[in-house]
Amino acid sequence: MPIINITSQPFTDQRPGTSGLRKRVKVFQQEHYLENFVQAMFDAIGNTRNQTLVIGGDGRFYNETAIQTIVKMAVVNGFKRLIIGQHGLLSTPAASCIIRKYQAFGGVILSASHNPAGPEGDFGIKFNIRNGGPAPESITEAIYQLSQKISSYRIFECEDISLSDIGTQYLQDMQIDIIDPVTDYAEMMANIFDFPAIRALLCNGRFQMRFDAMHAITGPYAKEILEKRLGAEVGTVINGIPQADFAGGHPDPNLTYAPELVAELFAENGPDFGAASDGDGDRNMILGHGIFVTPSDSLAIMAANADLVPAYQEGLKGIARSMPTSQAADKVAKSLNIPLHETPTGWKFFGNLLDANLATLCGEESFGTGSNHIREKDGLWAVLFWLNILAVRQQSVLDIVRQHWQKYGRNYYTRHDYEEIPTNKANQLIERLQLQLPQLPGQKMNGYIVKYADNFGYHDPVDNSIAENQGIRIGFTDGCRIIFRLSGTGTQGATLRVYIEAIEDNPDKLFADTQTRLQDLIELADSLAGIKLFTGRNAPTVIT
Ligand code: VG1
Ligand code: CO
Repeated sequence: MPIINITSQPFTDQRPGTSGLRKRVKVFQQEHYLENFVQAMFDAIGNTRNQTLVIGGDGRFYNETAIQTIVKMAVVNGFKRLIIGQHGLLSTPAASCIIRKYQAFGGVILSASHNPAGPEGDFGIKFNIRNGGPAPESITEAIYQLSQKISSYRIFECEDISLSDIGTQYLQDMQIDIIDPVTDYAEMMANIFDFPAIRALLCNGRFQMRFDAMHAITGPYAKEILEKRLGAEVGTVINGIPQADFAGGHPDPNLTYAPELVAELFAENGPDFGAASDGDGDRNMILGHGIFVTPSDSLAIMAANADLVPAYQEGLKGIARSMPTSQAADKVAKSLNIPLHETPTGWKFFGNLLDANLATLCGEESFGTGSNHIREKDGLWAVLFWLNILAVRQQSVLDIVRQHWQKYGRNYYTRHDYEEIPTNKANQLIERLQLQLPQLPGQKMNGYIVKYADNFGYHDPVDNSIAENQGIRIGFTDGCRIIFRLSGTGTQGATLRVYIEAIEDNPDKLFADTQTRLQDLIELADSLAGIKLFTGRNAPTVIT
């Protein structure tokens, strides 16, 4: 067959971050850039011969172009079968579902999640392993090392395949199945949740819901599941047609980037329930009439109510949360008498815990929640989980959250992001903090006494791997925390994330405004790290 061997040279910037390799589209468009990474990926995972590979992406600009290249490289690398979402589309959770369902060897997901898309925007690629989850660091590091030594790659020279017709086609001996991107995922959801109860809620003539797909991948999934299968009014899903540039938006479901949805939910006669998902469908934002549920609280409330959901009725094996996620879920784990695992940021760290049945629910403060049903965080799953709770409890979101706080106390929580700051300044800030750490324990600051100050390291209990330098954390004797880390998903400069948490058990103080309640810790964070000084900014870019 017309295989061509193309000489190439390494690009120095191909180390995957928190979730794969993310770069400007223009970087990916450089000659050999994508091909080098794909070849390094196939070489790093080894034994690609006769295997099945799932391919799909969030539909952003360059998605189909990249898929055509990957297909032509996959055939040379000996894959036996490819399963590809129609038009190259698969949400990240659907890709994870399909890898598992068809027992594929792994999957390639094309996405830069919520990062803006289009010719001037971002693109991304990551490899998921057989369990459906993101490749662990041992593999991503091996990909990077190989990318630094690459001297050539091999590709099949042929016409593009059709991504639009559902069915089977062949490229040489390799079978290519173009599948409907939604069906398998929708079926899985129907097996997890109490669909009849949710349907009764959505069709009771009173309950109003709004789901904002933010012009990204979840539109078709949400329409099929919420409107078609569960009977929600047509129009419940807004911005439901995926666009290659996400309509110029920033599909990050939070208070900053989904302002219309938030305004609607806070309006006088607003809907009872609102939700949004991100570019690739793995994140979720949960809103009730007059309330935003922080992702950390959402995880805790889901865990506390898991017995209302058919798939989790038998109980949870454990809860896992990323280190910066608030400790609200810890209290639920304690009361359920199950373990709580604290991992570094990034979904890849949950995979082993889920595989070993040490955790059932997982969550991150960054609007990510998921469970052992797949190995990615899952936006629509979280929305359905909440609908299931609402259907059974017949209470408002506000009442459910308030009752939760009354029972467990409230973890006031916020994250302040300083985006696109100069990388050297960001590194200096972290280095200076790191130097201060040994002196901090025992010190009294603004009335808070430092209990511990370290750079978080994680020992994976399943494969004994170690991940160091996962974020600077300063914990106080009353349980409050301030955490600093640099983002591993940005594509321009550095992003500093500051996470702030205070614990409130006083029943009279549960309903204060978050930023006001945390003001003294926010100031303390600035005086500890010199945020204004190093970033040159007076205020964060995004507050969640
Ligand atoms: C961010 C979040 C992290 C999440 C990751 C990927 O990483 O903090 O919790 O797992 O994005 O999510 P970072 O390194 O920028 O803080 V997604 O929906 O962008 O794939
Ligand atoms: Co995402």
